Amino acid sequence: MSLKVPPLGLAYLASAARRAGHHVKILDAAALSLSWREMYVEVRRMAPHLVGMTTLGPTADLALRAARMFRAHVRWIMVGGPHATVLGEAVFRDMPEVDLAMEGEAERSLPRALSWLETGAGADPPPGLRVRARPFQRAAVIEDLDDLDLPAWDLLPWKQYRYPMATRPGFVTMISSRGCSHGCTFCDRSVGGSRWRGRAAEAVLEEMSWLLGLTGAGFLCFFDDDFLHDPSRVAAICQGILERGLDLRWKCEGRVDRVDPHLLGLMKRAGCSMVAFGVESANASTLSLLGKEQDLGQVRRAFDLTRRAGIRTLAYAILGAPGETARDVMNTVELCQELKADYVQFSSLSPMPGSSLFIAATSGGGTTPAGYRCPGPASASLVGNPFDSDLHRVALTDLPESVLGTLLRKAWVSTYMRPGRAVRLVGDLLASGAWRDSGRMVLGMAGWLAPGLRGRIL
Ligand code: B12
Ligand code: SF4
Repeated sequence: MSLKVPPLGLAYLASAARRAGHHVKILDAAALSLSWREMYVEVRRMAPHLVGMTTLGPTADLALRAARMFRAHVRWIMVGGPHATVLGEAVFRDMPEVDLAMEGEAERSLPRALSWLETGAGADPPPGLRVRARPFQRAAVIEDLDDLDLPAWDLLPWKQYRYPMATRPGFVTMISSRGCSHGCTFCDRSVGGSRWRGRAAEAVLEEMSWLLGLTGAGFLCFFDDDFLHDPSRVAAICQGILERGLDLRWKCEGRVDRVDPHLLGLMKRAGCSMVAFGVESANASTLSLLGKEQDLGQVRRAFDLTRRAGIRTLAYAILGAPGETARDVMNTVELCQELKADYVQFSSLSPMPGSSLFIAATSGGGTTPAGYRCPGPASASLVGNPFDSDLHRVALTDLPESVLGTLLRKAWVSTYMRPGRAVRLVGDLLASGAWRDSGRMVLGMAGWLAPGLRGRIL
């Protein structure tokens, strides 16, 4: 089950490159449900001078496969995104087919890199661009987010995008802030950085109006790491939505220590239909390992206040972190039930390259830079997650692989096989216009119940 969600980073880059006079296309093969063969044919047809791809840790193998496929036909292959940023020079060792890697946010540095290529690539590469065995200089973080051109939605197949929990047809996304000042040890902030940078409420409202006018979408997801960081800015955005009469429902992500009943009430009036919170774990030692800096009292309060405001909740939970027993895992599953979260997303703990947990885990245990102890010897195993088993993801756990796999399945089944949640999920899928996804979801759920069937129907 893969989410068809717009690649906003690429859309921002396309705008920047286009403004600099380049001819740009975005091929969102996932949204268009292209096979590898179809993607290959399409890229051959486009015959670009340069192919650029986003890389995330768990999907880096897919980017490598694509690079191999395009190698003989394209002059320049470039990667960017979190994984390329974290790897540094090692990107050329892990992905020998790649010529160029851009590190960090690239709206400013990509146009410079393109003109460097056009002018013969003789001088040292410009900041942000990594070229094999050439000097590298980091690019500055982008301070003036409001000065960036809006993402090139006209190059995206926006009618194809779907979000299962959207309650209306037509789905779009926005980033109204970048960076996060918190220090969760499992989180990679190598691109956005550890300083929160918010766009002005007025600029956010302008983009919303433009986007809704362009696409007619009914549902918007803010993919900011910490949307609730500045409550006065959130309030100004909500007031603006009401004053402009923008007719939409929206979802954002926030921390449990940022909720406020008045703000939640205003958000509800302005169309907020869901807030996602990182609950992560019911176990104090795991919360400490994860560097989450929140307690269960804050978690319970946030879910209670959000529900009272009439806004749905989504809980993110991590199961089987190092040191956890099966009983500890079930504590977290039970906490999510107790919170009456409308939706829950369970994951195992991945030591994501770029996170301090990864650094601690790969150096054989020890203390993470944030000061949290990573207990060893945690085993790293490939644990299938019923929801995204297509990803190559290593789980950091002391539980045997099969036990954690079973617990994850149990968590998903016990959460979603309750009549209320299953009906809500299918209802939301239908309301979002994702008829085909609804069918797949129902079959997928049947597959969870009968593990033997899964491979055949998902
Ligand atoms: C929205 C989001 C999603 C969405 C949609 C992703 C999409 N299609 O863009 C969904 C929910 C589907 C998702 C899924 C996953 N995500 Co996600 N996601 C995000 C999130 C919150 C925002 C992404 C975003 O739009 N950022 C804003 C744009 C402007 O920044 P950007 O995408 O990084 O792009 C900039 C630069 O990276 C660079 N760049 C990016 N691509 C390229 C390409 C080229 C050629 C160049 C030159 C530059 C370049 O320039 C861009 C503009 O400045 C980020 C966290 C974050 N704050 O970025 C996590 C994040 C990217 N996700 C992450 C992960 C791990 C995942 C999953 C693997 C989770 C999982 N299930 O295990 C899946 C993978 C799904 C898949 N199959 O691809 C990690 C990646 C960490 C890592 N080291 O790889 C992040 C960083 C979260 C975190 N803090 O740990 N994700
Ligand atoms: S998990 Fe969320 S709160 Fe924690 S550092 Fe990452 S973005 Fe910030």
